[in-house]
Amino acid sequence: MTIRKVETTPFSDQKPGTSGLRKAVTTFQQPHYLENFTQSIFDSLEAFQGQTLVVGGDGRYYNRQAIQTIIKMAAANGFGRVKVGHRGILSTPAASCVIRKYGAFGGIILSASHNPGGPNGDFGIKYNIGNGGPAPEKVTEAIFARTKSITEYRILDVPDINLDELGTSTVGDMVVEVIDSVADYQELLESLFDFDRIRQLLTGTNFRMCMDSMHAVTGPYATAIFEDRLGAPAGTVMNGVPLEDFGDGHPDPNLVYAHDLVEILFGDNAPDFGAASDGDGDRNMILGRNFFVTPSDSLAVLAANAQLVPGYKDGIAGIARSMPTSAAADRVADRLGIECYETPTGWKFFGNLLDAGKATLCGEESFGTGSNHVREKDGLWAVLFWLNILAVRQQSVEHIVREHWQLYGRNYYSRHDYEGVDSDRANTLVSKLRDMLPSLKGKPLGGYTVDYADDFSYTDPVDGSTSSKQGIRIGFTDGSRIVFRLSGTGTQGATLRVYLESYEPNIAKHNLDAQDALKPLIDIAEEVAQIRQYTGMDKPTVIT
Ligand code: G16
Repeated sequence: MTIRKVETTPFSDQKPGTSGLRKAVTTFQQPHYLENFTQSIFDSLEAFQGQTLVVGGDGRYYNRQAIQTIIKMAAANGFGRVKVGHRGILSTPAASCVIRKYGAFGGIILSASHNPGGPNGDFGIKYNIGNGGPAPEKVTEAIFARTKSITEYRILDVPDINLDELGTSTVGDMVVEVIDSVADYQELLESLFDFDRIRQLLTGTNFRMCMDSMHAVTGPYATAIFEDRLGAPAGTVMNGVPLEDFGDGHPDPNLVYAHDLVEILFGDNAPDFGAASDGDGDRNMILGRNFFVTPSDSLAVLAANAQLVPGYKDGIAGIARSMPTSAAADRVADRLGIECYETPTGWKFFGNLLDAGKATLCGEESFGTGSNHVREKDGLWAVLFWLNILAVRQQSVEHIVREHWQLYGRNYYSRHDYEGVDSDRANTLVSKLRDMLPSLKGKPLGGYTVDYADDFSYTDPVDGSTSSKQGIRIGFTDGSRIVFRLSGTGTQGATLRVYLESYEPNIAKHNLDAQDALKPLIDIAEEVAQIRQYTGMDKPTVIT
């Protein structure tokens, strides 16, 4: 076995974002680019010699090539074993599950999540630690620091392994095991949900569902679980074959990009339930017949109904939500007498709360929901959770959500995204807002009065670490909020996200369109941030 040591020079743009390093495929295809980042990951870890590394990705273009490189580098750096998904496929939650189940040292997941794929699309790489979750900031910062000083990487000169055949082989002294991508994950989900009851629902004559895998990673998982195991009719899973370019689509499960599904659920003779998941299978969108469930409401409804689901029947310890996510879940936590934690955007911030047993369910407005069963958000888990509730309650999605609003009040919610904004102009918008914050408190704006205005800062209750500048919040005395932040996952220019929320306790006012209900806040957002002027756009590119 010859370890080849390759001289290299740093790239200046390898700072991990909200969820790993995401760049255009063409950026990753530059000589040494992937190798530098991979070596920087390994150089930032300690005591992994002889240990197991899990590797897999969402199947997008460049997945297979990257996996071959990473395996050869893992062998050259002294890992004892790599567990890699069949055909290179592991959804993000499945990778988290495999890391935890087999006590792996960590894992490398190749994905740019919901970003488009293909030769002209995006690629990404992220490192997950031994608890199965995204590397915390201190690890990603160490990786970034290393990328700036790297001079050499190590790789074996050996042939590629066969990713298409299950089984074990060796690369140098390292064992490589090509594992079934679905089995471990499916087994975990079966331990949490009442599969018999869900099967009755899906094979009965009163219920139809439609699952859109958007030609991304959940295709094989959803087909195995819903059609093969739970008996849903063939064709229940649409766009179920993972394609390297996601069929030229944008695998982001929201009302804009999952339009195939939206048309079906809002069309004639619509099914009772619809769901979609994203590129790497951690996001989900839930629809009823002619009805959209906001991710913030979804988290609240799951928490309020958790006792109906076997895996959570003994109650949940706490809930955690990202700061821009609506406070609907807080109201459920209040009633249950449990804590609701507010963290910065990024699933990595939930890891400590889950490990410490402080939170059981977590969720984000960006179509992410999950629990302590893994350390990632989990799209199909959320779909099964909903199906389990529907199977027990025998009511429609809309009925369940409306009843929830009656009990807790409705948090009207929407996110406006301005994509592809010039980075300098976006940064100016944010710094101007930041400068304005001290003068806003107590000020009347529209029909509202500002209660607080700050830049969100978080102190982790478990390890005491702090993260500042996590989003600008303007909160009003009636509980309404506007939040501004720049996305940490985009690859072209900047994406400005404006999050809008108002609380409506009055049942008679629960039937408004969210955009109408939030209009006064939308106007205030424009007034304070001058969005049109700075973005050069007169409306958002995506509204969810
Ligand atoms: C990632 C993170 C999420 C985050 C989302 C949006 O999701 O894992 O925690 O909410 O990005 O982040 P941003 O607003 O910075 O773009 P995913 O599904 O892209 O991995």
